Amino acid sequence: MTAVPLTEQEHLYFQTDFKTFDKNNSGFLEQSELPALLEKQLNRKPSDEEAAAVFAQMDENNDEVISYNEYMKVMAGDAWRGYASMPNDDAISSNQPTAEQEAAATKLQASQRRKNAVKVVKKKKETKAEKQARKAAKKKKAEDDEAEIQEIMAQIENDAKEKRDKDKAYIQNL
Ligand SMILES: [Ca+2]
Ligand SMILES: [Ca+2]
Repeated sequence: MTAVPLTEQEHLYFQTDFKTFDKNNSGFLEQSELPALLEKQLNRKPSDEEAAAVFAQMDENNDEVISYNEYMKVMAGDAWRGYASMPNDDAISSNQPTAEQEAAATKLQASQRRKNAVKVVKKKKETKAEKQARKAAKKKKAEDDEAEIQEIMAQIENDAKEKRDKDKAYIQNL
């Protein structure tokens, strides 16, 4: 992905969004505040596992809250890293976007946010236990399929034998 610099409009939009989901105005997104954000991005309720996975992914410094910087790294990616004038905390609270700026940015970002959210959810790594479970399930399915095939074959052979026996008995009784 090429680092297209974040426009001021996009940035203001992200700021507004962050503050919207920061329900308790702590300046951070706590774990309880994340599902609402994900729901907006995914257009559906995230599962508890998804929410936890995304939170862990976003909380880079593991302090159990998502800072604005951590949020922006995920939302804007390279564009955020390349953002020329990274604002300080004062700028975040005093810069209010105009309605026009917000409308323009909303349109621009709706698809981007979804893309990023899906990417983050997909990035969730499979744990060793999950991998083993998946392999075991696959093996079991193959065994079950094989067993089913054997059963069907036995049934067919049995039917054929019954038919032969019946024919034999019929001929003998002629
Ligand atoms: Ca908060
Ligand atoms: Ca953090």
